[in-house]
Amino acid sequence: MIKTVTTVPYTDQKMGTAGLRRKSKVVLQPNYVENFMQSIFNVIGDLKGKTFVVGGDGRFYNDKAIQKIIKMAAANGVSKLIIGQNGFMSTPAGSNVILKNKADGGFILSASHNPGGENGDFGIKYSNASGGQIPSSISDKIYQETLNIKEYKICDIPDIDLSELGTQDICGMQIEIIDPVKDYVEMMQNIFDFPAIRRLFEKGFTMRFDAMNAVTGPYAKKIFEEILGAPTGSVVNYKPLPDFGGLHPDPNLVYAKELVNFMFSKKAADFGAANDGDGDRNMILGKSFFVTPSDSLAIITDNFKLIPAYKGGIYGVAKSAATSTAVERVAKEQGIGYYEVPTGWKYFVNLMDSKRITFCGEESFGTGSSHIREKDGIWAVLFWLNIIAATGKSVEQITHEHWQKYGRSYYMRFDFEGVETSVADKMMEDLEARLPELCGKEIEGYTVTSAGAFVYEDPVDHSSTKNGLIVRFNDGSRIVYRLSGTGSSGATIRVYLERYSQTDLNNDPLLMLTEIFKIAMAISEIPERTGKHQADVVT
Ligand code: G16
Repeated sequence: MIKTVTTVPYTDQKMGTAGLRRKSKVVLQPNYVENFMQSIFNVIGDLKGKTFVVGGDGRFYNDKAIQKIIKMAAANGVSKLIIGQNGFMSTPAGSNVILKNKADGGFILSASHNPGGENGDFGIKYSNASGGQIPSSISDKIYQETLNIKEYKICDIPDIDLSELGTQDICGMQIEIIDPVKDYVEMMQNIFDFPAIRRLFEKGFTMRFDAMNAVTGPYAKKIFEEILGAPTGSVVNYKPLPDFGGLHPDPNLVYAKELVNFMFSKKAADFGAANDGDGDRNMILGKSFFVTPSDSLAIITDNFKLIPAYKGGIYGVAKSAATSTAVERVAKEQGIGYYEVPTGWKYFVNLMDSKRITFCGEESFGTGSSHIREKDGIWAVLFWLNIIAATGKSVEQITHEHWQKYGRSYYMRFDFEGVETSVADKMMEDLEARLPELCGKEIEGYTVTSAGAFVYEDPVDHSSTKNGLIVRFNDGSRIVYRLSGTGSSGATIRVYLERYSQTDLNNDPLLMLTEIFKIAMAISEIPERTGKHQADVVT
């Protein structure tokens, strides 16, 4: 039943920040998925005795791609696949299943927060036995393999029914179809104080969780409504749909508009939250109040003692360089380790494995801990609910008290999308070359204290990664420039701005950052080079 099929390479199968992400129409090309998967299998080498976890966020092509992966895994000699029922599994749940079963890795079919459907994006995230996504050293090898691929192996059998739980034999390979929600729920119950959160809802506390018609709907329904007792209807858009019902499942102020409008209306619930396509991102809202992901990480870290699983102590905390410095002040106060890494959750994995950190987070709506090796949207929501249950305070109160204690990092991100790749690359290259001249200079009243590329030396594997450019000013303000690694066409220039104040705590972030924005535009020449005088997305 094993067929060897001749193929020709595609030249665009290089993985970005988190796996391979392309327009669905690109992925639909003949042998596109097959070439990519065969390249991975070739790089792994001997697959005998190996077990992998497979699932996806349910987006368009999830069902077709998963059948190809199953048939190819069997043909390539994989011993076992653990598959989410109907091909569904969130990214954090997948990481847990890998770790719990000591599997050799896993594949989550998702383009994360990117829109889905035939005209949207598709993607494949590949994790290794750590439960986290593979390091660049391996993805580089896979890319080289994709450029030379000549054939792939596949079992020539009809599609497999993924709707029934249990085990079966496919072409000599065992497949086990599991409930993707069960293990994840158990893990959450072992971390958080579920009885306390339940009591909070019993007292009439209200929440709205927007699953954005993506993978977390079934997880959220089970946890928030069934187990914790949030009123039925608290979880909205809970049915995973192939095109996410036309929603752009990116939990931020721009794309989670329905939730944001509700939470800023008179009818607002006490607490609001959203997750992204594959369930690893989160957004936290109070009544007419938004918590930046950078502040969320700082607040979570400052409150670790309130959570049963962490009350005995945490190792340390890490953030991506582009994330605000709010958590750095908490780490100093708590006397715990603090690390700054490039953008990409995979850079946290070594720090977690070596017990240097327990918590980590990113400005891009990702927060998590060493319970798994991916960021975890529902975990972050439960963390906030647990803080609220333990303190009796509102989201706004908790955040304001945090600012009073530590000062506030005003922080915003400006995205310039759809820029021609060559223009964006040249802009970054020229800016990097000019940055050393800025050191010591005063611009619009701000003195530049340092300016240059962010280079990370991993303390565990000693690899070195360059990611973005950082300009620091004498008052603690910063500008970070990066090119996104998760887009599916053209380039997106991200400009991250931060300004710190110990006294001015209730101002408008946009007003506080006006001057820094002007400086950021002037020194990068973004408007002149891209023709864009305003960002396409501001979060
Ligand atoms: C991925 C990574 C994150 C990263 C984000 C943004 O998230 O896992 O670590 O912060 O992309 O990347 P970029 O700025 O390069 O677009 P996800 O949720 O898309 O898998």
